[in-house]
Amino acid sequence: MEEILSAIKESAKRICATIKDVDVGKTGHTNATGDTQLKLDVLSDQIIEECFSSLQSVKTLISEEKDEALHVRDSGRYIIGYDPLDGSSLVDVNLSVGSIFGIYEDGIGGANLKCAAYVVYGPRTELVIAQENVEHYRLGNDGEFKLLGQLKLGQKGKLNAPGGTQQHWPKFHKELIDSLFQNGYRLRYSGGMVPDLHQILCKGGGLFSYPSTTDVPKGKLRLVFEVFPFAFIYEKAGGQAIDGRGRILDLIPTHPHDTSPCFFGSNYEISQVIKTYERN
Ligand code: FDP
Repeated sequence: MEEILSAIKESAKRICATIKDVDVGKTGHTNATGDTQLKLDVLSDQIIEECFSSLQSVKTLISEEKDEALHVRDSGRYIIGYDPLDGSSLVDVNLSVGSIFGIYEDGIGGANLKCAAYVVYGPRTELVIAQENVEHYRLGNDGEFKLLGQLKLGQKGKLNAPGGTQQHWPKFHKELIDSLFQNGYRLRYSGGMVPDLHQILCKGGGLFSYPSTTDVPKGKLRLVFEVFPFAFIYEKAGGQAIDGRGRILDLIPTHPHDTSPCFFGSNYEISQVIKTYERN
C-alpha cells in the first residue's frame, strides 16, 4: 500500500501544477458517462496512469475518463478506481476541484475497498487518506505532504449540501432538505463533490445528498470512482453513507461506470434521511 500512497502524492503534485498552467479547453470527446472531456481531465488521467502503471502492486486501473479498464499486470494485488479530476467544469471559474481514489482488492464492490483517498486542489492542496483512520495532509512549499491530524465527524453538524436539480427532486426529498434548513442548517454547495464533502468532514458534520431524481433515477455520481471511496472515508471518520435504502458499501456494481443515489453525513442527518426514505 505504501507505494500506492506515494503514487497518489506524486500524481497530486503533478496535477496541481498542471491545473495552474494549462488552459481548460474542451477536447471534443465525451467520456463513458457522457460528460464532455476537458484537456485537463485527459492530462490528469494520463498523469495518474503514468504514476501507477509501473507499480508492482497494481493489477488494473479503472478511470472515470476511460471507457474500459486498463489491465496492468496479472501479479498485481490492487485495482485502482479513480476520478482524475472531479468537478473539472469548475476550474474555469477558479473553484476547488479534486482527484478521488479507491483501492480495491479482488473486485470493485464496496466491501472490496482497502483504502480510499482524495486530493482537493483549492487555495491549498490537501490530501485525505482513509485506512483505519482518516488522515489529513497539506502540501507544503517544500513539495512534501505534511500530516495535519485525523478527521472525525461529530454526531450532528450544521451544513447541508443538496445536489441535483430541485425541479426533479421527489417531493419527500424536498421536504427532508427543507426541514434541515428550517432547523438551522446552512447551505454549502459549490457543485464539486470533493470540496463539498471535504468541507462537511473538516467542519465536523452535516449532510451531502445526491438523490434519485426524475431526470437521473439512478443518481449522477459514480460508485467506483466517487461514491464508494467517499462512503469508506465517511464511515472511517465515524459517519455514514447510504443510498436511501441501505449502506452504500454493501452495493456491488454490475458495471464500472454504474451510478447510485447517495447520502453522506454524520449520524443524526443520516437518521433523518432513513426516516424520510422509509416512509416513501
Ligand atoms: P461535475 O459534473 O462538475 O464533474 O462528478 C460529478 C459532479 O461534478 C460532482 O463533483 C458534483 O458534486 C456533481 O457533479 C454536481 O452535480 P449537479 O450540478 O447536478 O448538482
